[in-house]
Amino acid sequence: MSQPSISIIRVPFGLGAGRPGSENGPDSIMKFGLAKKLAGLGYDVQADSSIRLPDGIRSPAGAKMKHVQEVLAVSGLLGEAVSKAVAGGRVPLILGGDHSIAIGSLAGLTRHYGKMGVIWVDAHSDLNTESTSPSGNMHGISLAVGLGLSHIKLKDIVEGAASIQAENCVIIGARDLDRDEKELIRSCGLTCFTMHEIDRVGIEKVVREALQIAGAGTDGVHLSFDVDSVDPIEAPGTGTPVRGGLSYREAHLLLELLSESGRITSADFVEVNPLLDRNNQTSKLAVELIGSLFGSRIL
Ligand code: Z70
Ligand code: MN
Ligand code: MN
Ligand code: MN
Repeated sequence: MSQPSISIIRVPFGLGAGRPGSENGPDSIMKFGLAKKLAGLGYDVQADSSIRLPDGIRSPAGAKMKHVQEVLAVSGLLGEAVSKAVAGGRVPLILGGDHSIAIGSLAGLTRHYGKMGVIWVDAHSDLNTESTSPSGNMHGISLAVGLGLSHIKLKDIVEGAASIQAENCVIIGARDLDRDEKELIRSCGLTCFTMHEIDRVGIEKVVREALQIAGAGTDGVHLSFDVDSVDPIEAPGTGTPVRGGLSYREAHLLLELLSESGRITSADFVEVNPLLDRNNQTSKLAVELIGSLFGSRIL
């Protein structure tokens, strides 16, 4: 059977994060051989798409949330590119950029998938809203936007898009949650497997349960992988490192299990910050982890 084709979509946008550098993530990940790796696994790879912030878009200074207009502009363009890939029968692989770009991914995907599951792998939950955000950074609200909890709605970004449902949404790897995010997690019906659960029951059981939740009755499952989910020992090149994260082996196993399930229909890899990296360790890890998601195995 022939492998599906993959559309790599680069999003060199970092204004949703609190510090610069993640805009260099896509080129760095590509430089360390992503396209070749995927081609070696038998995929037809389309890698020429890059989403640029249009000239002249600038948010007014002094607003609580920073760079809203820039995020909206990039989200619209990314949403259309993602939608086009899915319509063409290709698997979108979106390279960030900071995690605000997931807004565009979700907008483009939900135009096509009527009931989509989401697996959000992250040290954070990105469940703040305009009213609860302690930082004003847009990458801290992207999952809340996806769930329809923000003033920003996916349907206003891409025509025909719709919010995702909390009951089909799973967070894995959380260990740095703000007070209002914790309250929301308890009340809104999504599942959050923190590092505590991973320590107690193991990553394999967590991933199997996550696939049940995101995969039950859904017509697609999107993986949004924030590289800060991985322990900073392995992934130092990211804007908000938090100790106590996924080990190298846990991260690979997670992606191998998702790969084996055959259920993942799209993915984001975000928050690689080459300016903060050591010996390009994080970019190289991202290439390896994406390889595991697309079928690379030890033997
Ligand atoms: C915090 C906020 C965040 C990523 C940091 C942090 C959010 N909850 N997300 N790094 N990827 O600012 O809202
Ligand atoms: Mn994130
Ligand atoms: Mn994060
Ligand atoms: Mn922050």
